[in-house]
Amino acid sequence: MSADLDARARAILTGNDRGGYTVPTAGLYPFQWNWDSAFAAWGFSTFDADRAWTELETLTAHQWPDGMIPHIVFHRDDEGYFPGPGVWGTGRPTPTSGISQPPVAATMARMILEADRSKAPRAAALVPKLAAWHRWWIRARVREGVVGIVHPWESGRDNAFDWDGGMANVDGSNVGAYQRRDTSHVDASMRPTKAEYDRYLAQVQWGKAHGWDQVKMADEGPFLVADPGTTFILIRACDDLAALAAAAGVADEGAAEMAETLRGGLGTIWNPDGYWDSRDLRTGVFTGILSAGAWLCWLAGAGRPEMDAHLARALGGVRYAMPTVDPTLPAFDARRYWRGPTWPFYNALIALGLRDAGKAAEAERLRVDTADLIRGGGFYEYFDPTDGTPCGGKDFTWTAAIWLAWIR
Ligand code: 2M8
Repeated sequence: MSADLDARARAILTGNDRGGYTVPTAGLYPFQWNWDSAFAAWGFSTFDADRAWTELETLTAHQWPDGMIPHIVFHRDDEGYFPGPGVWGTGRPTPTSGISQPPVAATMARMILEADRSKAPRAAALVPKLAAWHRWWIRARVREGVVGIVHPWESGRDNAFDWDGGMANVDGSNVGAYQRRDTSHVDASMRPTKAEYDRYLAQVQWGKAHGWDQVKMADEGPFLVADPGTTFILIRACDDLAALAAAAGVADEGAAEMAETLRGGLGTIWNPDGYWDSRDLRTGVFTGILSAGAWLCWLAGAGRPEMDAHLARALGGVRYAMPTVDPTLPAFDARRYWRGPTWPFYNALIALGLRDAGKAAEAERLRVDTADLIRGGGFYEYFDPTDGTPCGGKDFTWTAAIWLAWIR
């Protein structure tokens, strides 16, 4: 049974391979997405180390001159997804989107190199690119000590409650007519709403109208919300980049120092009610909802006793860990995308942090639950954490990847 699933997972990765890059899933997401691609590399590394490094190289090949590695690379056009390259209009030689996504690549690269040291030269060549990207985050996104995202898509947790306050200040009423594609692939009740999409689009139009000036987007754009998730990921990525550079025998280009500086800024996202929380950087207001970004605190060595209590409550509140919102809150919505469901790849990331914080039992609970979900429902995008119903896209790349690299 497990051997069958191993073979199936490998078949999903190779089936979603479009030649040097991997799409998250056929149909719904037909391009190269940044953090999906980094997880794909981790999955490939379990059976084809060369292909793993190629995935990271293809992603970083489309870095912008300012250091940003974009959230989508549109290698070839595809009508199946909206908004496509024309809407973004970034003017890049190979079209890309105009925002980034959580920088997990260095963390994946470190694990991939540790499994096969013979690839050190390929790792060494990536270090300066990843360092330039991390510096870009600090220059173009870190405000008040933490990462502020300029678009919900930049967090990777599109419709999380974290963004509702900031989104309320975005005017989505003048975006014009458009045709969504996502809801023709998957159930609309599990996707973001039309009101959210109007605002997503207004933010894209703002970036385009301002020439995709990344600093201006952060400082003057319609939306800037401090994201605990991306902040913890960036801190971990800087730690891992320093380790990757050491293992590859090259300079770390200030990565360790960046991690320390970022750790010093974390106080601004500690909600006095006792948890890591997102905060609207335009108004200073905390979201006030314990959401999945907080579950990554251990990844950055930022656990606190209060978080241990929240972790225990969340684990006790669902059949399948880890829910993306505290399941005891009325806001918890078991099937709506990033408003409650459990995500296999995200569980892998949380578990890495738990393991490093010495929480082996909790990390194992996540691994066992995620394995049960996949055995019961297949390699889906995400799942209902109360009853295990599979949701979203099927044959998903990062779900297959973490099966190979983390679960089995
Ligand atoms: C989802 O985001 C895209 C936009 O980037 C979408 O819904 O259209 C998110 O789950 C994101 O984290 C993920 O990278 C992407 C592709 O799997 O899908």
